[in-house]
Amino acid sequence: MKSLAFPALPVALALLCFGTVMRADWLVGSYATNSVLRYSETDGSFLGPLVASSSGGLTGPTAGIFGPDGLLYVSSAATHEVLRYRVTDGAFQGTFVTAGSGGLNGPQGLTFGADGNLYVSSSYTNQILRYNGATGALLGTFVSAGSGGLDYPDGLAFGSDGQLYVGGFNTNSVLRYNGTNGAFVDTFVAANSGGLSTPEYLRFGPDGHLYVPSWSGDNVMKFDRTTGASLGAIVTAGSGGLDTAREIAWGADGKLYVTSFGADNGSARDAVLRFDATTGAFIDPFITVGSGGLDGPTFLIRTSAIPEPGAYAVLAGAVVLGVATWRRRFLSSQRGSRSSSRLQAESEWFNPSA
Ligand SMILES: [Ca+2]
Ligand SMILES: [Ca+2]
Repeated sequence: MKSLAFPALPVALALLCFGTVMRADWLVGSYATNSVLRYSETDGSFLGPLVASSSGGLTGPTAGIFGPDGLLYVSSAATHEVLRYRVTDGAFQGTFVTAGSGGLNGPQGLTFGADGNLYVSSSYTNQILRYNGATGALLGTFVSAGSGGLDYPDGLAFGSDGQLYVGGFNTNSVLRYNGTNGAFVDTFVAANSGGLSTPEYLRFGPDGHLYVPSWSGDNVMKFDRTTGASLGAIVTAGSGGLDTAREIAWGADGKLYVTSFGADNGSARDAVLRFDATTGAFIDPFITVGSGGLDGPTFLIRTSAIPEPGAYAVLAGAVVLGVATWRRRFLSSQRGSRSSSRLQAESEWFNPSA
């Protein structure tokens, strides 16, 4: 007798792929151990290293972002390179921007532009350099040395206005550049506005405003998306033991996560702290001090941000295969006037419009 059970293999494949797509871990750059560590998004527990110590020559990971290809791009500050890794298993995928290409010295912030190219802050040369987003080949200097007073550029981000926003670590300000040609536009956040000191990675929040973690301020500042005026510290100095705020990210729970790099060996050094995104109230040390060997957390990124078209394609393929197989069996069973409620339920689950 022919079984009408839904084909197990395609279903299992589909669920497996769906799990891969939906799974979200936190990836954290661990500066002092030259690695990238993985933590559960659910409870912050350590899941193991993603990028093993010094893999591909990684020395001093500063920024980490996902590329259009789904790979993890990490700036290796001490070797003046940008390296690439596969997110599924951390395998090294090659040097993307070669050592010192275009004069790159002490890469900090990374971002891909709407043009698909990679923009990198070269902190020691006070420039923003641009590289081909597909090959890593140098396209040239985008923001010239010291333009608009740029001094030790760190974080950088494109705004909804298409302009490039750059944090000047040594000027305690945020500068704005033409997103197309790199020409200086204006000082968006004035020096020391609201008490801003040594800005780290810039992020535009869900509310559109600009959030800036501060190295020496041990806080996270917020600035009006349009005027650049200070909206105060969303996370106040030292809240929850925060010491040397480096990177921020919003979790699936809507909370604000902040890496506490710990340059001054504060109580929450080498941790990732969680705050209420609206009030800034401290919630908990989500990734606890030194968990998994974390030492000098820099960047923080959720894996769910990875585009995984390949996985979706496999998922879709598995579902199609499953439905086709089931349909064949169902039609053959219908010819024998057979039906069952379980069959009906599975059919509806996979094809609600049927
Ligand atoms: Ca501090
Ligand atoms: Ca440390």
